[in-house]
Amino acid sequence: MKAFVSIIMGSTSDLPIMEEAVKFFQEMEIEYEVQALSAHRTPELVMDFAKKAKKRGVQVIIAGAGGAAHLPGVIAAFTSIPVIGVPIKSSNSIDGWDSLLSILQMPSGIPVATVALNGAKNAAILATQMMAIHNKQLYSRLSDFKESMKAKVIEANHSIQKQ
Ligand code: RP5
Repeated sequence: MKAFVSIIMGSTSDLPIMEEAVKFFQEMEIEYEVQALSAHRTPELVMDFAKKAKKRGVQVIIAGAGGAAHLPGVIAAFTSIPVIGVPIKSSNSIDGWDSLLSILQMPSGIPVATVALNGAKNAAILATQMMAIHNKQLYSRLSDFKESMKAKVIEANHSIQKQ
């Protein structure tokens, strides 16, 4: 069975934020799918997705939502696949705090690993780290990614010193 990661968002209006995760998986050459499913507008579809995810080969789920962001928690309630939540500062957000706290403050027993507000890229990096636990090739790609970040910072540091 093909192993892949799912990127789920509460609305297509979340796509500009969640696209950062898409880009990272493309860079890492990781198979992914993208879906807009809403915990309140399409609750049956969310339940169906979460219940079937394991059998379909999903290894990690990234779920982004804004406002009263119950999507990641609802998905986590229906599966034991790790869920990484991305709080989104959406058009209906009270500065993002509503979304952040809804995802972060999951009651004991149903965890959602929560990244920073609009932190879709970090969610993708964390998902890749999870998938790399038993995948040496992926682990080495992640190491290269971190090395390239380091090189960029060192270069930027040199260039400000020349000014
Ligand atoms: C949430 O409400 C979505 O995740 C989105 O961030 C926000 C606004 O959704 P739309 O009204 O733009 O569809 O459920």
